[in-house]
Amino acid sequence: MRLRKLTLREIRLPLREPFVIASGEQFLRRIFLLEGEDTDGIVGWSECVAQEYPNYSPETIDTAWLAIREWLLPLVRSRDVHHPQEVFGMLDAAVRGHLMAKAGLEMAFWDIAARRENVSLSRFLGGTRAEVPVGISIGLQPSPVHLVEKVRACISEGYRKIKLKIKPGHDLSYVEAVRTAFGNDLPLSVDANSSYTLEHVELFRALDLFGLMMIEQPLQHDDLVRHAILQKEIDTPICLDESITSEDRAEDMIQLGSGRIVNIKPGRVGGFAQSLLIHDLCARNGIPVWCGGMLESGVGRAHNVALAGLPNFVIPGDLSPSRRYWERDIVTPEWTMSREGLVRVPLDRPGIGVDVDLDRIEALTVRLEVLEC
Ligand code: OSB
Ligand code: MG
Repeated sequence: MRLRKLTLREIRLPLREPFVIASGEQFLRRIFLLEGEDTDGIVGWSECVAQEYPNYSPETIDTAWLAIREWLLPLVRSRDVHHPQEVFGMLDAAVRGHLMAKAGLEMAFWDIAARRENVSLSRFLGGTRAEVPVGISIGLQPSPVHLVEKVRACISEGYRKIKLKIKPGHDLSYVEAVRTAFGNDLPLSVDANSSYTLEHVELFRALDLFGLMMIEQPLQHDDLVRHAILQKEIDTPICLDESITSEDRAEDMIQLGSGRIVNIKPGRVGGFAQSLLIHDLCARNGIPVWCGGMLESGVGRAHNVALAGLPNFVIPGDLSPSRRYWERDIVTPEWTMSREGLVRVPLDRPGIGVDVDLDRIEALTVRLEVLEC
C-alpha cells in the first residue's frame, strides 16, 4: 500500500452542551479530519484528536496540521507500507512528540488496510466483540444538585459507567451527592485531569470511602513518580490517562505502581500500533484497560469503538452516542447506544464501518488542504 493523496480538513461543530473540565471548557469542537487515498484508489478516514487549545496535551489542531504537512507526510510519502503496524515506527524514528498528529496519519492507513482486506477495522485490529459497554464522562457542573440530575438522566439512558469530572473544591460534595442519590452499586469514577498535587492526599483518602472504580489522572499530566506515592497512600485504583503516552510509559506505570488501570486513547498514544502494544502489555500484567474519548466526531468514534472490541477492554469506554455531543453527526448511521448501554461494533462492514457524509463535511469545511504524494 502506498499513499497517493492526503486531504486535510477542518470542520467546526458546536457541542450540544458545553464540556467543562479542570483544565478548560469547550463550546465548539474544531475537528481535524484526514482522508487518505492509496495508489489503488482505496480511501480511508481518520480524525486527529488534538484540540483547539493545549490544555489536555501540548498539541493543538494547528500544530498537528503543521506537523503532518511539513514533517510526517514526507516520511511516508512514496514509501511502500506492507502493514499499517509499520507506520508509527516510520514517523517516530525521525520526529519527537506530536503523537496526536502521528496517530491521525497512522489511523488513516489502518482504515485503508482494513478496506483492502475487506474486513472491519475492529476485526483487523484483533477485536473479538460485537458490542461494547459504554460509559459517560460528565463535565464539571455548577452544583451537586445539577450533577445529580445529570447522572439520573444518564442512568436512565442505560450508561454502564458514570465518570464525574472533578477539580479542587468541586470534588467530595459532588461525589457524596451522587452516592447518596444512587447508592454504592452505581459504577462510578472521577477524572481530575491533573488538577491536584500530593498536598491533597487527605482529600483522596476521604474519596476512598465512596468506593470509586478509579480516580483518573489526579496529578501532573506527565507524572509517574508522584502517582506511585499517592497510589501507596490510597485504596482506590488510580487510572492514568494523560501520563500514558507510549508502551514504555505504561511499563513504567506498572513497574513503579503509579496506577492499576489504563485509559487508552489511540489518538493520545500515536495510533493503533501503540494502542495494541499497551493493550497487550496491560493484559499480560493483569491491568484492565478502557477506551477514553476526546469528544470525537463519528469518524474518531469509529476508530475508538473498533479498538474497544479487543478482549482486555473490560471497563466501559467513554464512547457516548452521537446525540450526546452533536445535533447531527457527520457519519451514517450515527452512533447509537442500546437501552442496555451497549454500542454495536460494525463487524459486517469493511473499515471503520460507517459512511462519511461528504456533502455535509464539505458544507462544514473551514480549512482544506489536498496533499498529493
Ligand atoms: O480526560 O478523558 C479526558 C475530553 C477531552 C479531553 C480529555 C478528556 C475528555 C473526556 C470526554 O473525558 C470523553 C468523551 O469523549 O466523551
Ligand atoms: Mg481523562
